[in-house]
Amino acid sequence: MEKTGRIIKSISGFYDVFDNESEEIVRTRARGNFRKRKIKPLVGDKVSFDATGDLGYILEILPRENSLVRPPIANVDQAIVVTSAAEPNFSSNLLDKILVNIEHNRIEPVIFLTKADLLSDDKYVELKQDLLGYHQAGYLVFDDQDSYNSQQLDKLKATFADKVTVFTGQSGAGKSTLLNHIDTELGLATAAISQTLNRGKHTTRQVSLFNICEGLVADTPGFSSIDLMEITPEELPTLFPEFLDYRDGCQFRGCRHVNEPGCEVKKALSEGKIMQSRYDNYLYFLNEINSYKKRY
Ligand SMILES: Nc1nc2c(ncn2[C@@H]2O[C@H](COP(=O)(O)OP(=O)(O)OP(=O)(O)O)[C@@H](O)[C@H]2O)c(=O)[nH]1
Ligand SMILES: [Mg+2]
Ligand SMILES: [Zn+2]
Repeated sequence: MEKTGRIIKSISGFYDVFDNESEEIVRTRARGNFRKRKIKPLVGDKVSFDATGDLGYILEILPRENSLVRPPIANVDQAIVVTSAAEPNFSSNLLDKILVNIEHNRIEPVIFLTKADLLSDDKYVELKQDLLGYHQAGYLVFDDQDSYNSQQLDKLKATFADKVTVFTGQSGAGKSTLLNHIDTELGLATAAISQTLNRGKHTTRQVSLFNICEGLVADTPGFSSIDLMEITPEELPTLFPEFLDYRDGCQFRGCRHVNEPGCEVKKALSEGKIMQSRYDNYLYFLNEINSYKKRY
């Protein structure tokens, strides 16, 4: 009998599917012809499946709204970018790279700061000022020094209803810790970062979806770096939402905001309306993307 559901977990070739009708979790495998067609089911995929035997079979993956490579997940509405103030150190370059990838997939990004309790008050004030720039660029930002205070958590939880939300960010940033504070019954594994490398230990190994506050929320494995392979030089400037406010004023259509005369984005930059660090990262990413093109 053909049923429909959503993959909520993938464990070495098996897929746990939430059955829409019975609301039970059914363990399935993918049919062999997926491999032949080079299709890999992802957590978040909506599927049709057959569950007549002991083990179900995924028959078809329904069309995806979007899909991320890192972390591997499909059909995401919102991404909580968990960003540590320290251990690992804050990096505007990494944050902007993650945001660009999320914007590329038409997913709503949210910035959530962790570990600000490890900063001196002066350093915290400085970082908060930077994050205000992100707020002014249109992002929802959570930046309390005590990350897990109940007021801030309640506000975050209120964004989950009727959405698929993915927690993403660097390994060791605190994604699983944040989820454990949101739902104290999850009991997700967490681990201190490696002090010698100032890097996370890749504690979370699987993408898993949980039912939290009327929505689906995913914990995911963190990463140490990501690339911009899916993004073209033409698309990149459209992935910085604050640039969009000015680009219509640029003298040239398709202005890349680099050296062109009459560039309204650069004018906004010089007037302090666009963050210098975001613009610098934009140029840096443009270079990186152009260097991929040369290589292939
Ligand atoms: N001081 C402090 N430590 C925190 C905070 N948030 C998380 N940590 C610690 O940071 C370490 C890493 O947290 P995890 O939740 O395992 O990080 P993660 O992002 O899930 O890492 P991966 O699963 O490897 O991607 C743990 O030792 C946490 O206790 C915070 O706000 N302040
Ligand atoms: Mg984790
Ligand atoms: Zn321009």
